[in-house]
Amino acid sequence: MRRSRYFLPTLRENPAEAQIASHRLMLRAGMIRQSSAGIYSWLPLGLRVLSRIEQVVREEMDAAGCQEILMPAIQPAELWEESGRYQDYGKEMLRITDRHERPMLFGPTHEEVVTDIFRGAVRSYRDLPQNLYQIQWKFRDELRPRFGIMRGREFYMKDNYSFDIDHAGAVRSYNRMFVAYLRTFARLGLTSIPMQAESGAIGGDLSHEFIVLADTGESAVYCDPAWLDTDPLALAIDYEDDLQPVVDEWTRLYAATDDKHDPSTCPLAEDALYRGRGIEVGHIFYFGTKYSKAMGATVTDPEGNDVAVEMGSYGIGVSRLVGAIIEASHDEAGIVWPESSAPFAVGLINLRAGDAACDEACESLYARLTDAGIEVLYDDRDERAGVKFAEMELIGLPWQVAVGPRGVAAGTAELKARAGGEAEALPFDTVLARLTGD
Ligand code: 5CA
Repeated sequence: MRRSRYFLPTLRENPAEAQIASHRLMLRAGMIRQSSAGIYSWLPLGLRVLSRIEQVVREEMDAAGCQEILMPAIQPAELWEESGRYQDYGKEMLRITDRHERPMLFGPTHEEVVTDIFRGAVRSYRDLPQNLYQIQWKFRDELRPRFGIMRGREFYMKDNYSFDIDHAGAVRSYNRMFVAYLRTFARLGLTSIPMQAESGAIGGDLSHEFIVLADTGESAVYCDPAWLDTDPLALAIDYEDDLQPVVDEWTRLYAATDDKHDPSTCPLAEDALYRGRGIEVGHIFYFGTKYSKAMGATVTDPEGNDVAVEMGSYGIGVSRLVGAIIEASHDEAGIVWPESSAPFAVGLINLRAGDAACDEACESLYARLTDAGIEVLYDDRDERAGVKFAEMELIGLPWQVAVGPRGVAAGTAELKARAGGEAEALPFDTVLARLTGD
């Protein structure tokens, strides 16, 4: 992508409304714009990041044996009357009336719709287990939308729903999701800590929140400091195995949010405890037959009896993850994207646009990197070098390649990792080899 043609409305000043780094940086880097309270447009740079995160989430869900569907954003109120949640959900639900005066709503979550799909399609235990997921916009009319997309009213969620014949099967499904969540967040460069949680409006009796540590997080957290050195990707996982030992291992260390933390029962001494704040990026629930009983989602078991299907639901805040990654990875100058969610891998800076030799060297690097399948943002504008460097620092692409007249004369470009380290002057071919891994 050529910067001269790219829609990237960056801001020089810090926007007054932004209280935390991720909100400030997303506005300044031209990733999002507010439309109304808690409702945002995603501009090209922001949408690239959102899509990359979505893809990591999708790959991990697929690997764990889930199947992707897409349910409607607008739902009929009658399904929620059936589950008994229509009144309970209160003012957070955006209620809509269609032209026939039928009550509808903009889905805050999809347990009812998916249970309706299931009961219309599955009759026998032989067709179980199933685990269906979607990545879809949700609406919750939050009392206090804040921190940009971190607590929005409209937000992008991955939600999936498991269906099993019995409790033991449902726990297996829950465990698969537990492990898939640890892997997903680790692939995004985040340390996530599963913590026992209240199940709130979703209901149920087994529930974990996945919390990423960040000073600006909304939840106070208390945990064993050993959590900070864990690496879920070091484990080889076979989703067909019994994953209970893995879940046991990953819940052995103490971790609790303030709702659950109780100093009198906490196994760690006060001074051995890590205290901090965190962002809830995922939440998983096992709730058994809560919805299937209320909505008549039954299957026949091997003895021919009708039994209510055992269910769980599992959410990841895909749009919130954009903010969480920035909170975990930024510095004074801007965002520092990990490779797995970066909008482009490389920022190519032409330090003297209009100079024939610089233009030619940049065009050649740009073409060769693009041909190698590497996504490049090429700053070909006629701007001062300082302006270009400052913008590259702000938008945080993992690699910067700067090409100027002196380097071109010597056949070199300067390669620098955004995450740190000095710029290195290297021959063009070496720069290419480093970036393409050849
Ligand atoms: N039905 C269940 C699981 S599918 C559910 O809705 N769970 S949830 O309420 O915990 O939401 C799942 C995830 O969505 C949360 O962990 C959080 O990361 C994200 N999320 C929830 N509310 C918001 C919000 N207002 N803005 C941004 N992300 C949110």
